[in-house]
Amino acid sequence: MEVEKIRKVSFTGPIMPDGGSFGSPKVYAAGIPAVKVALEHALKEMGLKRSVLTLSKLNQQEGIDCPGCAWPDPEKRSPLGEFCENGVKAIAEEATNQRVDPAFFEKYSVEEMASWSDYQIGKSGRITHPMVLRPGSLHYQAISWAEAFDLIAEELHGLDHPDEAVFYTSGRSSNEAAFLYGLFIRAFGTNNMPDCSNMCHESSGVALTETLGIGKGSVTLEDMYLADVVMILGQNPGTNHPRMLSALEKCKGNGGKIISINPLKEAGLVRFKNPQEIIGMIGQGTGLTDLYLQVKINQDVALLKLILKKLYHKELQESGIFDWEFIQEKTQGVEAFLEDLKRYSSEELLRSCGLDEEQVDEAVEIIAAGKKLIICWAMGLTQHKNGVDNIQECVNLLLLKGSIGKPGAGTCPVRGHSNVQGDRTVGITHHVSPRLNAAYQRVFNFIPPTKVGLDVVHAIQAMHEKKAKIFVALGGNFLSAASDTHYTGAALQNCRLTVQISTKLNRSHLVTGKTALILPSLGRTEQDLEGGAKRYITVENSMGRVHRSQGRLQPASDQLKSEPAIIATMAKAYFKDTGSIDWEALGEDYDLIREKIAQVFGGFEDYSERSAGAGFDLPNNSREADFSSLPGGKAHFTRCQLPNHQLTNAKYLLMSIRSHDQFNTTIYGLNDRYRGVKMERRVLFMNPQDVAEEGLKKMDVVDLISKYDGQIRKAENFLIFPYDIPQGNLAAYFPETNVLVPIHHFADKSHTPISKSIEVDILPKPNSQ
Ligand SMILES: Nc1nc2c(c(=O)[nH]1)N[C@H]1C(S)=C(S)[C@@H](COP(=O)(O)OP(=O)(O)OC[C@H]3O[C@@H](n4cnc5c(=O)[nH]c(N)nc54)[C@H](O)[C@@H]3O)O[C@H]1N2
Ligand SMILES: Nc1nc2c(c(=O)[nH]1)N[C@H]1C(S)=C(S)[C@@H](COP(=O)(O)OP(=O)(O)OC[C@H]3O[C@@H](n4cnc5c(=O)[nH]c(N)nc54)[C@H](O)[C@@H]3O)O[C@H]1N2
Ligand SMILES: [Mo]
Repeated sequence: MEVEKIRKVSFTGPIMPDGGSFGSPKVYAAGIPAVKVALEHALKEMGLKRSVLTLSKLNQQEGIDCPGCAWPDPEKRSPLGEFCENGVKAIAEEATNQRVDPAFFEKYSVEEMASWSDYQIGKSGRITHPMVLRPGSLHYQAISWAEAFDLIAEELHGLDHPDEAVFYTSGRSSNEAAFLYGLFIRAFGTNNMPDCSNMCHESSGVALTETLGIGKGSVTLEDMYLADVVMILGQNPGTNHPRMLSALEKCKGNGGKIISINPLKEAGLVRFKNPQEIIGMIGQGTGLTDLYLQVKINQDVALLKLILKKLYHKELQESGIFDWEFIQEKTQGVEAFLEDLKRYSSEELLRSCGLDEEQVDEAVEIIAAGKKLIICWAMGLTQHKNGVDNIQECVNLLLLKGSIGKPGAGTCPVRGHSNVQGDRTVGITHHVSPRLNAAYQRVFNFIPPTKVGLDVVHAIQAMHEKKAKIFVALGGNFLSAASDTHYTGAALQNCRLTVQISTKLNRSHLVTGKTALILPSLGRTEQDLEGGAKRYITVENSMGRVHRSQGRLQPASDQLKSEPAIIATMAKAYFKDTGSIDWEALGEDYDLIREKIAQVFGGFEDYSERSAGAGFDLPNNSREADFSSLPGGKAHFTRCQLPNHQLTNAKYLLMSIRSHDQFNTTIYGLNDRYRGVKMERRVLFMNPQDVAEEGLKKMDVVDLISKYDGQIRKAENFLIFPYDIPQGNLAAYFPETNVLVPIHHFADKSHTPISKSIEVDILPKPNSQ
């Protein structure tokens, strides 16, 4: 038997520092530097003409929905452009003039490309042709679309069971693409639909569904302006949702107070110079945060419990702080919840969260005085073992304050990918809902599978154990985004076939199954033409509003297909003429897809028409304070557990975070401007006292070691940056630190990897002391 050559592809790329330097962190976000950097990125990647063509339409009504993040657009769009520095980088990255064509793949083997950094791989450009990597081969070759689809169909038919295939979704796809994909996967016969939200806001979805009956936030953008108090936990909006700063600025202008809870003092939360207003650019900017609580990593529950205890104490003395009318009418479980608070000693809680009592008292005063409270959060709460509890403790506070379902108040999980919420709404989920299955059966006349599918961590395990053999990805960069890079890499290499529907080259194209396909798709910025007519797609933002997005640019190549067309043709190749679904028609006519979405899911009546202009809001029971669908018919208080970090295995707790110059695994540049990092990604943010106690100094080189389940994992060559971070805590960037995250450790209930609380030790390199 022929022994197949194993490709020697690096799962991580180079592991040496980039040679950068560390200066002082910035004290404000945006302003003139943001505009300058944005323009530099735009001009470098797209040139002047394409820059003007895209940026003038970005986030305008019926223009291009920014693929940067899911923050909603205001009713009145700014004449200076409704976008931010990082939105421009996202656009420039997609609309780049660089091309990865068949000649490029002929020149570079997968082994060579895998030896490059993620930055270099990403900057190679847009993929122009469908490509195949045959078994044993080191070079991708061009393949026709028809052949590619036949190959996929043949491999899928060759499986013993549909559950041997896994279909991943990243959150950039449109509602139309996601719906077709979910339809095809169910018709094919599996619920193996891991998606990026498993690694992201899944903890929010679980926490909110259990307590409030909907896995989405309740606030609208207008609510943000009206709040008395906004609490922001575990989120860095200056980098990841910059347009949120404009909303916070408005809230401040109306007299609102902001409390930020974060181990790092992020510049964007401190002060903001609004680049959409002349005065913002040249003036002092707006101080945003009134109270900054530098909580220790993953001690948010301890801090919230302490705040809750103190508020309760105050309520007993003064009353009027809790909204008893709301509590009585709309909630259940308050007695047990308040009783449970008594179990915790205030001293212990204070020690755990690592703050001064005066600061906590100040928070209590602000929250007590406010009637309308909004709590915003992102990955700093979700990516922990107790991620669900983190969020449910926030819900408890909101319920006590009667702050759900009224103007200026509510839950605000700030979503990441621009359509991650929409993908979920229209059917991308590994969970099984009998009601949804019945709707599919009614509309499409087939019986969807009833077995719960694999989420991200369990899909990786299944591939590792060779129980899953085919991996298809609608966007994303699974290898670099998922935990335990080496385990995940081996899992992908165990597959018979891996298929990536992508816009740009990334590491998941290089660490592949025996056969690999790249199917290049149109991006958001590009014209989507069918029979000469322009098509638009639709997306749902972080606050549940659905609206159109239409690209303007000439596509990167005439070979590209739209995501819905790719999925429909794949489905057609698999089903041929069997089954009851007219895939060809669906792939051509997005209005037809939207009609079908409206037949399967509630809230999408007259979908196409209503998606015009500012779009329409999906139903949201939490926004209406209607909790009748929950067991007991009321919102639930929950008793949340404190995190258990004995740190028996290690000395430090590490959070993996994003720099200002990346979008997840896409590295835009090597700077992290607000934090003072220049041209370096292997940075270890560490408390100065810890640095001194370890006998280390700035720029010393260390390795990071995690030990879980008897296995040692190592991330090498990080440069020490003494930084304002609590003692015992560390921060470093993802994806470089993903090699440390153990595959079998994830959040209870939501299965989100513990990317923000990795127990590690540091190992100085011999020459650094
Ligand atoms: N430019 C840009 N925009 C993006 C992205 C991007 O990579 N680049 N990614 C998109 C995606 S998919 C997502 S999900 C979002 C992510 O948006 P964020 O969640 O803001 O991203 P992270 O960098 O992971 O930052 C988490 C923040 O949580 C803090 N933190 C970490 N651990 C804890 C903790 O235990 N407690 C508290 N209170 N804070 C903690 C960190 O210090 C950091 O400020 O952004 C989206 N937008
Ligand atoms: N350690 C650690 N790990 C993390 C996180 C963390 O904070 N720490 N964050 C997690 C989070 S929140 C998330 S959401 C995941 C992200 O996980 P993913 O969504 O899988 O990763 P991305 O880096 O966003 O994917 C980028 C790739 O998507 C493709 N792409 C871009 N636009 C399009 C498009 O329009 N269509 C198609 N078909 N493809 C496109 C491009 O090829 C690009 O290379 O990572 C998770 N991993
Ligand atoms: Mo995310």
